[in-house]
Amino acid sequence: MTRRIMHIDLDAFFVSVEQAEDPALKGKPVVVGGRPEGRGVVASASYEARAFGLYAGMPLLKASRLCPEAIFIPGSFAKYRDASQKFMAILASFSPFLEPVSLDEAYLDVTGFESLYGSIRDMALKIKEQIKSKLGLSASVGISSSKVVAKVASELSKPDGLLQVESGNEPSFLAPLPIAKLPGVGKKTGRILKGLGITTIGELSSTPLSTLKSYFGASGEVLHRFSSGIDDREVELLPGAAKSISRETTFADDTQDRRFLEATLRYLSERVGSDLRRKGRRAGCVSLKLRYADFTTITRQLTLPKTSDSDQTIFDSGVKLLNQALTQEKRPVRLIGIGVSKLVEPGQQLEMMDSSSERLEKLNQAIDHIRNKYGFTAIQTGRTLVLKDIFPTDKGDYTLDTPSLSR
Ligand code: TTP
Ligand code: MG
Repeated sequence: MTRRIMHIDLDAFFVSVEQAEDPALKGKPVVVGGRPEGRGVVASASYEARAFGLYAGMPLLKASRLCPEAIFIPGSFAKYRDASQKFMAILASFSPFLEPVSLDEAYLDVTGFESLYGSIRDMALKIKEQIKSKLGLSASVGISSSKVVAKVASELSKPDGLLQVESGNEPSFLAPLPIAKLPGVGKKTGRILKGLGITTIGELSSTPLSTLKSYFGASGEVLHRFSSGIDDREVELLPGAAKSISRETTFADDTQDRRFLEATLRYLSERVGSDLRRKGRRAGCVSLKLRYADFTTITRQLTLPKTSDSDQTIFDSGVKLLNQALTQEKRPVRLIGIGVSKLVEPGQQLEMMDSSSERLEKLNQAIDHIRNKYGFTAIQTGRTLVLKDIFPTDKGDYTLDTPSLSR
């Protein structure tokens, strides 16, 4: 059975939340991101501001020059998170097959829901209506047989759009669009493709797979499939049914370099942490896996004093276990892995959140969001807490200063 996947993305999200709260801002060029004289960049621009050439990521100074009458708002992450939760709750009331992707974006698997709503299109209209009436926000919706095409469709329909790509029409829908519209084609990939004379998604799909693989490795295959509208990825439900989450990596060369091992562990911990938070769970146990050069494999576990979903806690526990394991060890390491288990939903265990753990949680959520938008490597953390310099606090909330985050 052909699937029906919906991609829903709120229009000018941060700005629209501000406009819903203060109707005097409606219909005006509004920018969330900070003071125009600040060093920040635009996080979100109203469509009126976009008409002046403003876009997310543009330095505020430049934005204020292009559009002197724009209203600049510093923004409040807590407010957007609250709106985001309400948005997700509306979606969840339409289909339990919901995958939040970022604060203002989600996939819904609505296969077979025609019978409930008349048609999938009617269902999408109802969703849009509810978002408007309950939150005062407008959403754009793409509908197709796969995630990738649904996402392209919602993007193309903005603002306040609804675009359905019928089953079978995916390749012809994508073909004329510029490659930059395809998820997975970032600036760098786009530049290489243009160098190869590939400017449309159609041209990309007719490029031999071998050529794409030689330039982009494994992601060449994904590009090839996506460009033809082929995407088998499931809508991943939250919270996940997973009982444990882990990441591991085998080194090209066996190693005894502790700094390198720790750096790898940090990276893997962040991946586990991000997955954990995406699934809305906290972990009670952290485990480390090591495989030595001679293929002997050990795992060591640590029970946490209280459940956590922070990268830092996972990493710290991993380092502790690593130090214990390697004190007397002479064999080089071939593989390292870190995992979490004893997963609980928050609230299953009552805990007083002290301000530092609350702070960490907010930071982690913000990081996840940016990573969802820009890819995992968009933020490289030396230590998570260093990020407090990136997110200056303002009365317990975080002042948005997206530049340093996204660059
Ligand atoms: P987007 O959905 O990319 O942007 P948007 O909702 O403002 O506008 P659109 O109508 O095109 O969807 O991102 C959602 C929110 O994420 C956005 O309102 C602010 C935040 N964000 C940043 O903080 N920095 C950025 O560079 C981008 C792109 C988004
Ligand atoms: Mg949006």
